[in-house]
Amino acid sequence: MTTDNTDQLREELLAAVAGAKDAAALDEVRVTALGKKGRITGLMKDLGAMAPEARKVFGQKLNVLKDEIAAALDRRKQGFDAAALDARLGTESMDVTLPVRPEAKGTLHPISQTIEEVAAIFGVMGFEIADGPDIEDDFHNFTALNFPPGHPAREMHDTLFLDPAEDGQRYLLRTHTSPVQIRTMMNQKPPIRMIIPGRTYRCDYDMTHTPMFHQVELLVIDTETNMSHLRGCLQEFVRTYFGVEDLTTRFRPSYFPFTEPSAEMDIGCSRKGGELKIGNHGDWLEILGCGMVHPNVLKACGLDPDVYQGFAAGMGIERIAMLKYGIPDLRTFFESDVPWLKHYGFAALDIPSVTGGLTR
Ligand code: 2NL
Repeated sequence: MTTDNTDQLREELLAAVAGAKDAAALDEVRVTALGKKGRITGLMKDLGAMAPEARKVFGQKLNVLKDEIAAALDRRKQGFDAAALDARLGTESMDVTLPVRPEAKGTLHPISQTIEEVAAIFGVMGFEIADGPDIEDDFHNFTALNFPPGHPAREMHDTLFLDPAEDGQRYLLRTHTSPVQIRTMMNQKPPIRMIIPGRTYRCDYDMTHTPMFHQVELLVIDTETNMSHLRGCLQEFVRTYFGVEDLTTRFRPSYFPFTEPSAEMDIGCSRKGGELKIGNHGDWLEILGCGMVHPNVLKACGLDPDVYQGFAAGMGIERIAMLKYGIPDLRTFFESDVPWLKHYGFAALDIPSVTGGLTR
């Protein structure tokens, strides 16, 4: 073959590139020109048998031709790709007004679900939800709650303290949600009916304790509130929460610095065969602590104990969630284990209400 043939070959190949109907046809042109047995590749192989001078001239010409054809193939390929994308975009569409994807995987954590349920039950009884800071001072967490300075109950709480502050205060992570009630009583005139769910902290970690856990407390302050109101209210709560209409309750005397008298409330259960069942089966399960607000607590908040009385109660949210939903291990609540969340989690839009039936 002589050097003159390259011009003709160029024209032929460029015409073939331009004439290709689609991407498949174009690829055939590529193989014909640049493939292993292609026409340009064949000419390159012939170079070896040529005289050095001629090989140099012809080699350069072939390289230019090869680059030119490769570029033409590339341009034409991009044209086909763009046309294919346009065609696809023309047939595909997305309706952004469609509802949330049914296969959405997110679930509500059992802690959130339980707080929603507790809030729904007390909401119907006329309680309001309140919250407050996780970082508290000694007054709101202890002193106002009738923990005298140096009282051993302060140590019982295994308090997590922050580094000493510039203002000389010893700030801490609240060991219960009670400081929120103290703030409310100091700022709001009775009657008060409130529930306070939230995070609490204690320096404790084993099978049944985590350094952060959740509590819900309730507080009622009025002029004629007594212990029978306390019992009726809490009984109504456990019956609705556990879905057992005639669930029995039992009160045992107890001690908290902030209530007098203080009590612990048990509910009926059975432990036959190692399985715990809530209901009137003869056995008892401790569920919460409660009592009449101590006169010293009322005084610390500027309320006259001769005019106002009230009751309060507190319970662990993890505990009542474990009991209702059969979650065996406290520590799994905070492991962020996706299969666990999928198993114990709740549909995000399934909002609990007393009238709608709490347990679904
Ligand atoms: C428990 C017991 C309780 C309270 C919390 C309270 C709050 C104020 C005044 C009086 Cl501001 N009492 N809260 C009362 C009795 C018991 O919690 O076992 N919690 C997990």
